[in-house]
Amino acid sequence: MRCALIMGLAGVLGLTAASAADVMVVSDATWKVTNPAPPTGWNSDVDFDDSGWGNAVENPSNHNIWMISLQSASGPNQVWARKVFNLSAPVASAVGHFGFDDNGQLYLNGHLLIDDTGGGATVFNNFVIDPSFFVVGDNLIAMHGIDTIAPFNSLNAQLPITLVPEPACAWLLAASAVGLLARARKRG
Ligand SMILES: [Ca+2]
Ligand SMILES: [Ca+2]
Repeated sequence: MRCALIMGLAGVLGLTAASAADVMVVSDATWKVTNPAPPTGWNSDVDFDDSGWGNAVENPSNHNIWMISLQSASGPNQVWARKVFNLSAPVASAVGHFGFDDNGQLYLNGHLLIDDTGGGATVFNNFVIDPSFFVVGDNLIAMHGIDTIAPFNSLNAQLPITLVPEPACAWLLAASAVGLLARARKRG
């Protein structure tokens, strides 16, 4: 409680940790992709065996991924994609950007976050994820993509994650805050 108060004070004084994300999860060629549909667990189990899956093809300029090709004529019309990433601390906030060309689902550790069934390509910007869906350790982001309209197909994920500051960091912030307060008092 005291720690939370001090953190709050530090925040008021503009002493919060750098606003840049601590972890950035981005769809890229390290994501594993497959077709046809994989068995149960592909979207919920970090230990699911995806060793037989291929690596995604990626457009590095926008991080669009798919299997084999980003063109409808050359890639499968459905793809299942997954990526395991590690977090060293609990999550404070996570607000992502996700895209489907054209439809599909997004899962985080088995939680269905997006179910896009509408029309053509859809983008979900500023999509807030409940921090309690993340765990300390290995996490799984998984996407199912369905291409319905040529000529392109893609999945896209760009997810900056801010972690809860470690206690040592919190006390450092607190020390800075106390120092600033003391100086402010002297000036006053
Ligand atoms: Ca759509
Ligand atoms: Ca399409």
